[in-house]
Amino acid sequence: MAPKKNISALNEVAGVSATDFLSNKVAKEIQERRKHKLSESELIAKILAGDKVALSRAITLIESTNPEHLPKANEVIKGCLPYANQSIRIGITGVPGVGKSTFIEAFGKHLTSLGKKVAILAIDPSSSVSHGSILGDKTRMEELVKDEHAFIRPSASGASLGGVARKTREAIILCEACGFDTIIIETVGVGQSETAVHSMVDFFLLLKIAGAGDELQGIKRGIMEMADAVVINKADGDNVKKAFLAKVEFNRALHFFPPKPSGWQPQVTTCSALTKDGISEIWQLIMEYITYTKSNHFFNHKREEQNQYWMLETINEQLKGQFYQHPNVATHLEEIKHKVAQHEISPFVGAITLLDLYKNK
Ligand SMILES: Nc1nc2c(ncn2[C@@H]2O[C@H](COP(=O)(O)OP(=O)(O)OP(=O)(O)O)[C@@H](O)[C@H]2O)c(=O)[nH]1
Ligand SMILES: [Mg+2]
Repeated sequence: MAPKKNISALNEVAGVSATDFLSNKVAKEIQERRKHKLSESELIAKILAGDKVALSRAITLIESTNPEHLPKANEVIKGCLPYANQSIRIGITGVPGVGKSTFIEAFGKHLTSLGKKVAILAIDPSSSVSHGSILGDKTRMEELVKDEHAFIRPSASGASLGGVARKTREAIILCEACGFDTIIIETVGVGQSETAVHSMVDFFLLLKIAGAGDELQGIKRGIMEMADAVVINKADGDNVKKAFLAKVEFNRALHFFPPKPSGWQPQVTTCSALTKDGISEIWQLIMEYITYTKSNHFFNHKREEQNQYWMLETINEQLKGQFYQHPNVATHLEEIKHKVAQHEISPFVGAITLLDLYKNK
């Protein structure tokens, strides 16, 4: 039987349906072209108007490895910069499973309930390999994902921590220009990522869980020194007492650390991201810190130092990239490394030889 002709204007007539001649590939290309049609100034205007889609798009531009996108990305950052800097930036770190995502969901919802606009960014150099945690976050941040006053962006992927961190640092500027007044940067406590996060936030929070009385074991001293607060999560059910004991132990330990340049004495507190007990107190603690460091001018001083640090970091990163990509260096690197390993030449001479090869372009 011949198919009945559909003459309703709401349906496409067979034979002229766009899908017949518009392959997925072509449709994608058109979509892509539309995506890139926004000029820099349009993107900036949309970001300043609080458009999260434009914000997302601009962050993608920053993250792009296509050299053609770089001037455009820089233009957008430049346009946003005068409107940035007006937020509170909070870093959160903790080992896998400590409850970072669950905590950020509870904490973020608390903030939006207070009328705040919260952006969550992540630094996880391993995320290009394991997408697991991002998938997990979709369920753990269920409420926040739907919240119109929240913006969640998983970590940029990239080969070097420095590169990933720089992109996150630039994304902060765009989020602030988009009207987000509280920026949360999450990282898993591995490698050097905490140092990168610490160098771009005002307040650094270390998330822990109570163990079997050996709380301080396995914590890198550097992380403890960076922390403005240690929060012992999962203080619920049978864990309440253990969490309290851990709090006492951390408090005692923190007193042995040298005073922080901010003059702030790091605080230890407990919470349950699951029951939300203690969550509002953590925000109050952060507010206390902000008031304190603004009154002693440390707040601005730290941001100024961070700006300089990121400029120098970017130079280091760029020069290193250019050095290793240089054809002379690429050709001779392995051979000279081998000679150094075999004691044929000293490491110093090896380095000078390569640097000379780089300079004699
Ligand atoms: N009892 C209890 N369980 C919690 C609490 N917070 C998180 N959890 C549970 O701990 C597990 C890990 O939580 P996540 O939020 O995924 O931890 P994470 O630190 O983000 O983990 P990674 O993303 O793998 O680094 C989940 O099963 C949570 O339900 C809490 O306050 N109390
Ligand atoms: Mg997580």
